Amino acid sequence: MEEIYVNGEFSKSHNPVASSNNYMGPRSSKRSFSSAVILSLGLLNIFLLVGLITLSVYLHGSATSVSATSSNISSMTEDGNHLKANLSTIRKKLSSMTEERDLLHTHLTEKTKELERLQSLSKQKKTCPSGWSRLSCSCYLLPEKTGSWDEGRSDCRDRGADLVVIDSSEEQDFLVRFTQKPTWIGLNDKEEEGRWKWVDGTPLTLTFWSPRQPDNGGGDPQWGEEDCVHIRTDGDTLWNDISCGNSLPWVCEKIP
Ligand code: MBG
Ligand code: CA
Repeated sequence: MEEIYVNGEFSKSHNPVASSNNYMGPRSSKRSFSSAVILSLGLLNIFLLVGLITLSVYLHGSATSVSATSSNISSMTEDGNHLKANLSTIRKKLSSMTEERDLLHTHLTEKTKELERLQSLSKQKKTCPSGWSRLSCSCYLLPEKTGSWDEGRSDCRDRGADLVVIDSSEEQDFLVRFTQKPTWIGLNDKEEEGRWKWVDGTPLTLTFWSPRQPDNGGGDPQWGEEDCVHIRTDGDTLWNDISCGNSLPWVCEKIP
């Protein structure tokens, strides 16, 4: 033990353990340094590679997302165009429906006024004088007399009425039942041959002429000039023109 301690210096220099752990020569330290650098560079490379891979994955993801976004934008633009076209169609429809609504509103206003007029008329509850018959808004009388067309008209006017003016099929049918023989009605062409006029001044539109009538006597002198009209002939219930001087009964009409 002592010997070893005494020759400590010598022992140090020749001790293999001390030589490898505590003493490093220039060549060995250079090698360690190189290894460290290589290791560092290797690690750096790995880090860079990992970084590159991460970046490229990220970029790829971004590119995909940009492409998806751009396709979304283009599909949204298409949708927008469709919506614009739809909107324009809807606007056109709306405008035509508005026109229609205004028209209907005008009609409704007219009808409402007419209804109010009729309601006010019906409220008045005007009845026909005794002896007169009613159809719709008019009263009718068949006096038990006969005379010329002018005499008949004059009699009606004396009663606050006039010779009847026929302006509907209902009225014609009613008069057919009301009169049982040829009877004067308020139609003539005294002013101008062939231009038939009702006593209230209205022109003739709805007609119920008998076949081959009016014929103004057909040129036969026995009939003479035929300017006045009667309802019912011997053959049917329709109209015929005869000479105004003939003697017939007449129908008066008035609105109460
Ligand atoms: C009569 C008419 C008369 C005249 C005549 C002509 C048989 O009817 O009453 O007005 O039209 O026909 O033939
Ligand atoms: Ca005739």
